[in-house]
Amino acid sequence: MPALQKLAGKFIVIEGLEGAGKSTAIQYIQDWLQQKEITEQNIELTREPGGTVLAEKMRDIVKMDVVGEQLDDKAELLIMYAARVQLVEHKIKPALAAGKVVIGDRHNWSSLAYQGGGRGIDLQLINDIKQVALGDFKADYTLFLDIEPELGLSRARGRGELDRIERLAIDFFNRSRAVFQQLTEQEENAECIDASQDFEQVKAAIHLQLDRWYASL
Ligand code: Z5A
Repeated sequence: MPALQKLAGKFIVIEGLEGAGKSTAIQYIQDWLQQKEITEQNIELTREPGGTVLAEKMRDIVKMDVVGEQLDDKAELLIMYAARVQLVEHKIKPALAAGKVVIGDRHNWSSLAYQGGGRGIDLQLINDIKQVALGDFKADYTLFLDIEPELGLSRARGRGELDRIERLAIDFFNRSRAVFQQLTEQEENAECIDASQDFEQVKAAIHLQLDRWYASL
């Protein structure tokens, strides 16, 4: 069967902590798709939160610093899902229906990891909200790029030393990482990639896992 026919309408997601190398990995996935002769016009890239005009506005709200008012954890969670519904309904589903391969830079697991693991919101509550917002919609295949938070943060900041605030964030990221690891173990169509390896090793590991998944389709 031609590769496009096999991969048409598939939603591949990359998850991981900050600085794990998700943007870099997306390039490796695109390279792999091109080896399968799937051209750019048959690939749709998305990122979360964001990815549509309105969802990008919601991303701005989440990232906004407001003097004297903090975004409540549950408000943050609901904005993540509002942005996700907007993206899924207006971009991802139409692209999948048109036979494209969609590559997502983060998706639902990020809410379980960050709002659940990191902020401590009950995972069952998050799953309930997910069900209301998206029903059974989910990724066809997820690659989790696993990295020590210290290494991810130092990569993301482009230097080795972390400042005091970043060190305080390590606990938060360790809790998020634990949820990502748990989800990878539970989910059948998901694999963990050791993202602490060098570029070439990460690329080879991603291509190997994609080959295995492809063979299973
Ligand atoms: N968030 C949430 O809380 N709940 C949700 O439901 C969702 C998201 C969907 C999005 O931030 C924030 O929203 C994020 C989670 C939260 N907050 N945090 N933390 P974002 O989109 O702005 O940030 P990010 O997703 O964490 O992206 P990032 O920092 O750009 O990370 P990345 O894409 O994984 O990394 P990269 O840009 O590919 O690589 C970072 C650097 O490392 C770069 O200089 C690379 O050249 C280098 N790199 C990459 N791979 C390697 C290897 N193998 N060796 C050495 N250096 C490398």
